[in-house]
Amino acid sequence: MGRRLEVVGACALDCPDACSWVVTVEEDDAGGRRAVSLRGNPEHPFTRGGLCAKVNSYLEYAASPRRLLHPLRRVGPKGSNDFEQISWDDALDLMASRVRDAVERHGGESVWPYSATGTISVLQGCSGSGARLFNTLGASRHVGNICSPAGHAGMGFTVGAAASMDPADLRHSGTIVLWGTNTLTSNLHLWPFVTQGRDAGAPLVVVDPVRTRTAARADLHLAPRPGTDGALALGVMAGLVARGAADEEYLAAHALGWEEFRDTVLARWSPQRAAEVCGLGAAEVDAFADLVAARRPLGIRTLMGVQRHGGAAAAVRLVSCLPAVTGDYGRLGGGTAYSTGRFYGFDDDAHQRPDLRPAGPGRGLVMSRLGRELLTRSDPPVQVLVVWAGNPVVSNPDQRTTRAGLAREDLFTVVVEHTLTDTTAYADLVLPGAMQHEQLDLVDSYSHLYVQLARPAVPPPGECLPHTEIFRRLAARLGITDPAVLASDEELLRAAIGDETRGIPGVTLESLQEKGFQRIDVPEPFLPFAETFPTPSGRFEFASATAETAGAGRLPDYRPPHEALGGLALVSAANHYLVNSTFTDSPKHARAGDPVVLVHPKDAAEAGVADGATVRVGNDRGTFVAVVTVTDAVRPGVAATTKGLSRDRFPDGSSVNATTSDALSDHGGGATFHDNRVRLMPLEEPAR
Ligand SMILES: Nc1nc2c(c(=O)[nH]1)N[C@H]1C(S)=C(S)[C@@H](COP(=O)(O)OP(=O)(O)OC[C@H]3O[C@@H](n4cnc5c(=O)[nH]c(N)nc54)[C@H](O)[C@@H]3O)O[C@H]1N2
Ligand SMILES: Nc1nc2c(c(=O)[nH]1)N[C@H]1C(S)=C(S)[C@@H](COP(=O)(O)OP(=O)(O)OC[C@H]3O[C@@H](n4cnc5c(=O)[nH]c(N)nc54)[C@H](O)[C@@H]3O)O[C@H]1N2
Ligand code: SF4
Ligand SMILES: [Mo]
Repeated sequence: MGRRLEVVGACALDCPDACSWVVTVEEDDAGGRRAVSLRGNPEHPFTRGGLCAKVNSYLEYAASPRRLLHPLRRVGPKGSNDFEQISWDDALDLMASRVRDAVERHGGESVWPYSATGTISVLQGCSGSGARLFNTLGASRHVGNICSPAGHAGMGFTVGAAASMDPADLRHSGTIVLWGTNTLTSNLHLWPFVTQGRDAGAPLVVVDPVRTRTAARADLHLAPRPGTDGALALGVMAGLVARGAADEEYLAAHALGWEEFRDTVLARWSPQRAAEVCGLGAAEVDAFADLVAARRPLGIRTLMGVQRHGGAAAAVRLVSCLPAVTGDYGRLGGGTAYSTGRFYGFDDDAHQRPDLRPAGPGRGLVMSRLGRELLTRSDPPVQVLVVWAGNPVVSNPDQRTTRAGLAREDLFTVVVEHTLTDTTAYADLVLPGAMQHEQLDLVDSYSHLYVQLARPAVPPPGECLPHTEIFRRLAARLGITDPAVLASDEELLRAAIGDETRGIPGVTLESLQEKGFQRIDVPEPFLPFAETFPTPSGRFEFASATAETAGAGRLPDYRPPHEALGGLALVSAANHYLVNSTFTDSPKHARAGDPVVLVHPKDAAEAGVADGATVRVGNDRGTFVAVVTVTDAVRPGVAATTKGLSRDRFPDGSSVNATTSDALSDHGGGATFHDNRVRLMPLEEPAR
């Protein structure tokens, strides 16, 4: 008889929740292991035993016949997903020879380590895995701008860093605002804390152009035009001042530039003016100000929905001003709940070793502009592209350009994956990656304050390998002998955690081994901005010299979206049953459905389309095919679909990102997916 054991791990998908899980494993007498269940860990104080509609069937997904188990070499043309199986030896020889050749002929920067967000953990995820090897090669730097740099910039100007109150403390808020985030879909485990706050009397305000499943549950739902949140924040601020709800005493002691900012706001903004810019009723903006004025502290949860626009950094900057105006940054339940990531304090330098680079910091290549970078850079041209945990053909904007870049015949592309995707179609070599319950990892979160050790519950199937092991083997094949580059997972993990003098205080591999997770060493309750802010002045900065130097203006101001006119403003946010494009290949996740576009009855009538009609949605950049749902869940002038769905769901192989642009946000260089004007066209109109 074998034995059963339980192994604690953690989800490393790009999701704020970073759930703790328990894998039940059956071990036979010969030591062979089989995972029989994977479920949420009830011991975890934030995720409390739940997983989600995406990951509940993770083990079935891991065992799916579509899982890649062996290295593959392309035999068909680029774009075909036509491969033959080869051995790891041959795969590594081929990859090493192409890397060596590129470095010799064009220099290290002709190699692009494109580490994407399919896994965002410390050891196996986007910032850590492979870093020592690619630093040694002097490869280009991967500028991971696809998700949140605009918000980071906006928060950086006011609060001083992309730092945040503990989102779980929304349970202590007097008024809770979910601003541009669909909590029940994209940050599920925060919801019980929101409910707790509401049970204690806090009204819930949701600001979202779409009546999402989260917005439908709000006490007050405001649906501004996409990309106009900065104006709404200014209007609410003017309303608060008019109500005498600005905490002048707090502001005098803890803020910089308040009086000057207040006077410019009052001179130029009112609930009425904001309502006009946002397409709301003035009464709605007043109702928002009334709720905030009546019940403090004000806790605002904002994530990415507000920051996928031309004026994104300005919007996040302005939203973050509201809890300062009400004087709530120092109070439990008050402030902006944005990202807790920076409180971890991993020793990135020791882990990633930027000092191994042969010369300087290296050229940066912009993730969201993969296609453009591949087609236009000649200084040197990218010769080898290594993609891991990414599916840029589906997830990057401007799909036509992405495809054109990847189709370059002289480019050697390697993709590490679990399944074949629209991106592997362009790969010369596909390598089978391990999944999270099959590898050692260290997991942080952008929504809570626990660090987690994920231990392998079972060995990877077939010839799958963790990223770290793939890069060690490649390094050896390249003749690299530096022990730092060949370091084991445990050595890398210890480097990231640090010791008594550096890294995360109070955390060691041994302390993590006890329960699998541990609260990082911050006070409880956690009031990061009670005394000071990490700004140059130590105060909340309405007036910011940093912003002025960056060209963002000394005082915050509204910046309109890039695409403000014509057609429908199309928002393409998180799909409830997928994480970006991860799981699209799974029959279990078929509930993600076929591509749908939500359109207001007025716009449907104008375009002459009925509910259930199949249409082409698009603009000059490209089109995709979707089924129309006529609904008042979107306002006139706005349409909504979801991100992530891939080729199998689209008759012509394109997806929503055929229509999005690769333009960047005002500051921070963020992608602008929700800043996208489209038209509805008859299906017969050909794809571009
Ligand atoms: N189920 C699921 N969960 C996910 C993901 C997923 O794909 N599926 N993705 C993960 C990732 S990578 C991320 S970054 C996070 C993102 O999660 P969120 O931060 O929640 O971001 P989005 O899904 O982009 O958009 C959230 C909401 O913002 C709204 N929105 C769009 N434009 C605007 C605007 O201009 N103003 C306002 N106020 N709202 C706007 C959208 O309608 C949407 O309902 O979720 C993570 N969690
Ligand atoms: N239209 C539109 N597009 C968007 C967005 C939007 O709001 N609207 N949001 C953007 C955002 S927020 C993000 S973060 C990006 C995400 O874009 P990407 O980072 O490219 O993420 P995915 O598309 O999920 O691709 C991840 C791939 O990695 C694979 N994978 C998952 N786990 C692992 C692993 O452990 N190892 C390996 N080797 N592979 C793994 C999955 O099978 C999947 O194919 O998409 C962006 N795209
Ligand atoms: S995707 Fe998010 S909610 Fe689902 S298990 Fe992973 S961390 Fe938890
Ligand atoms: Mo993201």
